[in-house]
Amino acid sequence: MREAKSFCRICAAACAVKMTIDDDERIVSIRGDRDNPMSRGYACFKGLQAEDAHHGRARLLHPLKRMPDGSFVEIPFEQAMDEIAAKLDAIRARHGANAIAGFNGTGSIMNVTASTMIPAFMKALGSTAYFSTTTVDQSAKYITLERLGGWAGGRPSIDTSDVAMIVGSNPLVSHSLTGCLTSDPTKRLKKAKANGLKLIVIDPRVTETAHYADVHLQPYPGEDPTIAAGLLRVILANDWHDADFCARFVEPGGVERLRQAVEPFTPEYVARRAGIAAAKLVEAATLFANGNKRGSVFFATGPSMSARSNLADHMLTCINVVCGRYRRAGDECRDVVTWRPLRDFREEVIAPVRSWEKTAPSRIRGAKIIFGEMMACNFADEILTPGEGQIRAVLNGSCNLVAALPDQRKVVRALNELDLLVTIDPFMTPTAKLSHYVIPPKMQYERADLPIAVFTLCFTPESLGAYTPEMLKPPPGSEVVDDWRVYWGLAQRLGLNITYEGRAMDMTRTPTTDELIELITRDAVVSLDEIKKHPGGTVFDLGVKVNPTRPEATGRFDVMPDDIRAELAEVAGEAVRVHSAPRAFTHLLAVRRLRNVWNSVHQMVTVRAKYPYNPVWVHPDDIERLGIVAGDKIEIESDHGRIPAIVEADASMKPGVVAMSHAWGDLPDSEAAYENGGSNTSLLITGEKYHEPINSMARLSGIPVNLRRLPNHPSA
Ligand SMILES: Nc1nc2c(c(=O)[nH]1)N[C@H]1C(S)=C(S)[C@@H](COP(=O)(O)OP(=O)(O)OC[C@H]3O[C@@H](n4cnc5c(=O)[nH]c(N)nc54)[C@H](O)[C@@H]3O)O[C@H]1N2
Ligand SMILES: Nc1nc2c(c(=O)[nH]1)N[C@H]1C(S)=C(S)[C@@H](COP(=O)(O)OP(=O)(O)OC[C@H]3O[C@@H](n4cnc5c(=O)[nH]c(N)nc54)[C@H](O)[C@@H]3O)O[C@H]1N2
Ligand code: SF4
Ligand SMILES: [Mo]
Repeated sequence: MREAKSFCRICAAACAVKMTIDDDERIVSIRGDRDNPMSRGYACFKGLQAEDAHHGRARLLHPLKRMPDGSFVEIPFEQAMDEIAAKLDAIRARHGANAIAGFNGTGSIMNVTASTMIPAFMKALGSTAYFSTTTVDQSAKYITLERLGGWAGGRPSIDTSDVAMIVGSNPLVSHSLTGCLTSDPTKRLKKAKANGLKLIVIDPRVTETAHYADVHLQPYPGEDPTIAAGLLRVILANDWHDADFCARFVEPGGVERLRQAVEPFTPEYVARRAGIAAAKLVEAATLFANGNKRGSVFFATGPSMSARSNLADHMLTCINVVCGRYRRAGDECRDVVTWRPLRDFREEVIAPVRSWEKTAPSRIRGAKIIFGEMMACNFADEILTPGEGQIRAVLNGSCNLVAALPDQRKVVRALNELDLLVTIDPFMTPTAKLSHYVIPPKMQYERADLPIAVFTLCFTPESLGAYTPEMLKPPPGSEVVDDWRVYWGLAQRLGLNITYEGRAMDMTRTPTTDELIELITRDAVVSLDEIKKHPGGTVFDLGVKVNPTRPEATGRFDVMPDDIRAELAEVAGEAVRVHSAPRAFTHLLAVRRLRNVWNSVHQMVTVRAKYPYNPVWVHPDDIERLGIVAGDKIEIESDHGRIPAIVEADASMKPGVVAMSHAWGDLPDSEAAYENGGSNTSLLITGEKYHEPINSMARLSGIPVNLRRLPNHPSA
């Protein structure tokens, strides 16, 4: 028996944990580490299922190859690598490197060596077909950064704010509101409130987070552009914006153009559309902007999954811009990514560059390559559409493609068309079932790692420094590998030269995971040696401050560019309650995450025991109106598909809005019963009927649906 300290990498919260590991290399207990200054003993149910995840019966322990009859046989790792490399070589010779795609799924995004090796491999291969789940998540944020501009100084944390506005995020459940609330969210929020924080929440549900709100707007999903425009109208009409900040940092004339563009969005108009009270909208604008306050608007998947997600993101960010709700020169920055080079926090605008206007459009829906990535919502079409650039092979690093991408039937059709699908995943997911090879990776406590960061963007609200070595060995007799080794092994066989973290690698020698981590951290703010002195991680007090504006910094926020103005005008011209068009749909289906389940990862016995399926949450009044009772099985129908669901009464829902969590269910038309594994909402969604300009993001929330009693319902 030994005691060990590490940190959890299921989500960005990076909670520190203490584990007891027995002599057979089994985790026998795991708990939050009270000594850690950031997570302070907190760990959620998901993180505490490590024993089941690592040693449970659902875990795959050997690479698998699919046989012509559809069955899977175990295959030694090196042999799998040889066979996969031979197939890739042939595909590359015949169709070119762009016929080979790489997909960085959430399982590998949460793994520092995997998430950095996949793009390095793709570059060495010379393929631009690189995808990640970022573009079926909050890629609107990338678009806003490039269209409106960004702020190099960062935002104030809620710990030091007078006010915060949380839109379409439920961090008390998701632990994922970047820079705001991650680990131990409830205590942190309570403490901020005790220090005087006022909270505004905009969410169709009375969420766990909304319970702490001073003002809660409970709109229909999909109305964030309208609400943000309405808030901006009230703010500008009352001159509650920060005129000095705007004069220095907004394009000349920008505020005036914004003022004109939001003119149609009167409180009454917004209220009618969004299904809220006009007075409440004014109250929210007043609480946020009236007086010289500190504090920002934060938002996550609610706005980014609904219709007009790019517009919503732009308009919500404009509230921070016109109110100048950013850190200024001299302000302290307590969200430094300690294991990377120091970010230059500055009182400056990161100028909008619209890089997508400089790249050729993709073959599908004119989508662009953004930040070096192709768009995940078009993934299936990139496989199914013949011609130059058609994808024939996919190296899938831990994305449950079948569960996570819109239009499940199309995704399945596309995966079945592939000449080669390789999936790295510890579980036999629906996507693994369609793969030619399945490579099981080491699970989190078997690999050396760092917390997640995207570039120098820190996810935690404090300057966390954490490194974990391998805490235990993989199960005896198993053959599992660090994810990055798959790409490395293929690169060696294909004769590719990988440049990793700016370093040309010696391909004749396989490095260790720790050597890769040393490369990642070689210019770190805090040295890896120093970080390693704190098992499980610690918070570093670095005294980093926002630097003053440089004279040569000329970037300005572009608050009302022509494309945004045109889209906003289109919204203003829409009939009120557009969500019932084009057919008579009675409800809107919203996204919502489950407290105890991480996306599609519900194979573990302990998790299934809590949630055998994903219910549909319906307001009791709606249940009564439909002539059904809680516990009834119904059918949910959109303009694209239908899925079964069991009704759960939930008074926290807005009447007219129902919610279901994503990434459940097996393959479509499989024998698996809904009662054991749920159903997948992506069967209701298609990018063909609705998608965003630029990034082709589909509409995953606010989907018009009908709830139907099944023919055998007692009252039917
Ligand atoms: N427990 C748990 N935690 C998770 C995950 C999980 O599956 N389970 N998934 C992780 C992932 S991948 C991500 S990206 C993050 C996401 O983190 P969050 O964005 O915080 O996700 P949710 O908790 O679903 O909160 C989204 C909220 O948006 C609301 N909403 C839906 N549609 C709209 C809309 O149109 N407008 C507005 N204003 N609100 C809307 C929903 O009611 C919900 O309360 O969570 C991560 N954390
Ligand atoms: N309709 C609808 N669709 C959505 C969403 C929605 O809200 N509604 N949300 C979207 C969002 S925000 C996201 S991020 C995606 C999520 O989509 P995915 O990327 O599919 O995310 P996960 O289900 O978290 O995990 C992917 C895989 O990682 C594997 N995995 C688990 N542990 C490990 C490990 O230790 N190592 C490795 N290598 N793999 C592991 C899991 O078994 C799983 O198959 O779904 C998106 N799709
Ligand atoms: S909040 Fe995230 S990091 Fe913390 S224990 Fe839960 S899953 Fe792990
Ligand atoms: Mo996500």
